[in-house]
Amino acid sequence: MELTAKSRNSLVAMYLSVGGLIILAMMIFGILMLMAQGGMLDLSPAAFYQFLTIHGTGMVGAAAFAAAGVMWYFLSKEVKLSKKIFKLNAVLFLVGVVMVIIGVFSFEYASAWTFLYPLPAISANAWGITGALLYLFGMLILGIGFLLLYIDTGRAIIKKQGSLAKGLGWDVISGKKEEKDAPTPTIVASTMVTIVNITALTAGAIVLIMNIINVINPAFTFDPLLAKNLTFAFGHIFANSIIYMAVIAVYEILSKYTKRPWKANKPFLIAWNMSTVFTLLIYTHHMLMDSVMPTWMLIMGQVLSYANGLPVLIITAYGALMIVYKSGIKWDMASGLIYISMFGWVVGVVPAIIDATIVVNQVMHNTKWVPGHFHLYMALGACAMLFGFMYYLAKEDSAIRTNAFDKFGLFGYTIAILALGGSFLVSGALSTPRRWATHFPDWMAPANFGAVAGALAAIALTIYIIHFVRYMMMRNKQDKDVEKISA
Ligand code: HEM
Ligand SMILES: [Cu+2]
Repeated sequence: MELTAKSRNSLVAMYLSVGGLIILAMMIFGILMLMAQGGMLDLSPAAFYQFLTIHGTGMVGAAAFAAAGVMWYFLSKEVKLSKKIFKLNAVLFLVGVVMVIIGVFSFEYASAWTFLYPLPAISANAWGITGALLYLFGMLILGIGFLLLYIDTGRAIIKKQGSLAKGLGWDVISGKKEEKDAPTPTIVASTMVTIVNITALTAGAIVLIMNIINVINPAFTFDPLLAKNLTFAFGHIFANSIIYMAVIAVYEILSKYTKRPWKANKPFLIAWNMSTVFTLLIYTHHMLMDSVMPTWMLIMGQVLSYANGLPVLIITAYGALMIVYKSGIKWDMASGLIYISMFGWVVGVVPAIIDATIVVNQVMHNTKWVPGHFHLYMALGACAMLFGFMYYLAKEDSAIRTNAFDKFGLFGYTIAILALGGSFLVSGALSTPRRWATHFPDWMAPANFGAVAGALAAIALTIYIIHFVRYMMMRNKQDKDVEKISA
């Protein structure tokens, strides 16, 4: 099967539209949760936890799916990827999503997306075996799809570069090869994601299967500490990988718009290598309360968490400023969203660094401060990159134009997410615990404020999606016109 630009674009557009639509649907559940916490909406605690489960699972899954589409789009221009596997991943993703939805809404499964052992099996009858199995199997199927995808990207990178180490530029760092022959930023980022996500998904598959056996036969038990380690090795790394896939759009789009190459030099390669190692190791910051963990692991988790994303963030933010400086860049929706995403990434990391400080963590731990950090970083950082790419692809591939609504969407989204993230941070500062269905009256105001901000974000995303769907319809029509002419 030859990969033509046309078939690449249709497949990638399918990934982005599915991802975008699921993110929009999940925003609605987010708004409903905030309204319930704020006392505006009467929602049973059971329903709240089902919403929390679908929101966490759906957001991370859909953003990862769309980000994989971005990575595949650019990587497939440099190495030979399998179209079949890209399609297979989409099919497995959809099957998994349907199973998870049925498990949560028809069978009341509500363990949150962390499915922490032994909760799937022991729920005090909040849900039964069927719900747990649908959810766990759905996640497993979805994970296998992603695993196959990364095995394919790994294979293709090794074929082109010789090894994954060379994909990360080890031969350039060690001086064996000149900087000008370094792998492209797209290859470097894809190699990093391939390495960390194959690790994450393998850990995830193991712990999912162990949970499945435990649900079917409760006599089979295993070490809860091991289960927690595997679960967060999966969850932390996989969620982190979203921004490392999406950032490829920053490199490619800014370099195209400024007509300046974004070269991988030595500092760039070293930064990506550091973040590869840190991303693999620091899930241990989820274990800081588990005093039975080996102390050295907890210290490592603590220390490296400070440094986790910083190397890549700094090298990318600095690079973005340098490439745009005096370049005469034309600002449009794509470059605007990409630039906002750099801002969102930086703003989202600051509260995380504050929280990683032990004295602060003792107060902020498990408060809404934590969702405050990751909503900024995910919604304004990673997701803005995805949406920027959607506008880029539409512009590249059709004659579609943006209008005043789109501009409103850009400003509206930025303000909405800053307000939403801010409301979570304020809640955290008030010591509001995270993951609580019901709030004391003192805690309600920020939740209600967040719900309004969330609604504005959902409106903005609806505008982006309408634009993208119009593009997809336009290119279908173009294809038909071409057929007519050639017939
Ligand atoms: C309109 C936008 C959004 C709204 C209103 C919203 C709302 C919420 C709320 C209310 C919670 C529960 C907070 C608590 O612990 O009490 C939550 C959790 C979460 N959200 Fe969002 N969210 C939005 C966008 C996003 C996006 C874009 C992502 C990721 C791409 C995301 C990922 C998550 C995750 C992973 C959790 C944690 C779930 C858990 O604790 O198990 N959210 N969100
Ligand atoms: Cu983490």
